[in-house]
Amino acid sequence: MTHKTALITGATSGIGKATAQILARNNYNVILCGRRTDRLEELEKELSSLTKVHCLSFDVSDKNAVFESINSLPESFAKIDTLINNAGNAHGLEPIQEGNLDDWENMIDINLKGLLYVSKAIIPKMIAQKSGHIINIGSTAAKQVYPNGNVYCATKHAVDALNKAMKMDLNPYGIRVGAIHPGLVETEFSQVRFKGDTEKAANVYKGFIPLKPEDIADIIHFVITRPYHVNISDMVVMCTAQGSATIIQKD
Ligand code: NDP
Ligand code: 8X3
Repeated sequence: MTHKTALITGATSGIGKATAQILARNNYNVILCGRRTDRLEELEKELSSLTKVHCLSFDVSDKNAVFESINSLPESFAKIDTLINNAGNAHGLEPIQEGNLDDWENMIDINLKGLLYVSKAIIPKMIAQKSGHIINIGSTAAKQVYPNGNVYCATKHAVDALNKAMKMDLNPYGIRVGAIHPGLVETEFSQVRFKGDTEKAANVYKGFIPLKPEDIADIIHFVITRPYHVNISDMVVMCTAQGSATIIQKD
């Protein structure tokens, strides 16, 4: 069976890591991206008995590092069939008047500009090879603004807009584009949002069954393995207990 190659940003944790694991088990070569090299190496060790693995350690918000890393890919990984734009996080949860400027800049630089840099480094290669599939990981925060979510929601609304824009602009080239918008998934997301406050982070997922990163990874795998004429362009996925960004049935 011919292997396709998927580049996954944010593969060191959560949704990205689970996606790398399912794709490695299902005939994809994987390019694992993230800043934490120890975690990249550990995952490479785990997956290399299943498939071909290449690690790229770079910060998506560092424009030069993004282009240098992606352009440094060896010949055997140079043809990227699938790009999973997943790297991102929320930093803080405060009303706008109390927001922290560094948090705002981080979210804009990573969730928005980082996604653009990685896409810009890869899209011309997809156009040249006349094929490709881009999955943008949005959020329910891309569809609905919630109290104190201000800048995080704005970055994810921007991802939603960019997903639609990419779908239109890349349509003449036969490149598939789609977004998956998860609701609450138990990952390191809340630990990052609350700056390592593990109790506060754990509380987010207490009293109901949240999504697991594997649930989203499974859906990503489903979306990218549809026949070529099928493009799933927009999908919102919440756990059953979640009725909207702000409505959750808790015990
Ligand atoms: P995690 O915190 O578990 O994973 C985030 C990943 O993003 C890590 O691999 C991290 O790698 C990477 N990342 C963060 N900042 C950077 C950066 N500057 N440069 C490169 N990589 C970076 O969270 P999730 O798995 O939950 O998040 C993945 C995506 O899913 C995000 O876009 C998030 O917004 C979205 N999402 C999450 C939801 C949830 O409830 N968990 C719900 C909806 C959407 P490293 O630190 O090694 O660089
Ligand atoms: C992550 C889910 O509800 O914290 O995007 O915004 S939420």
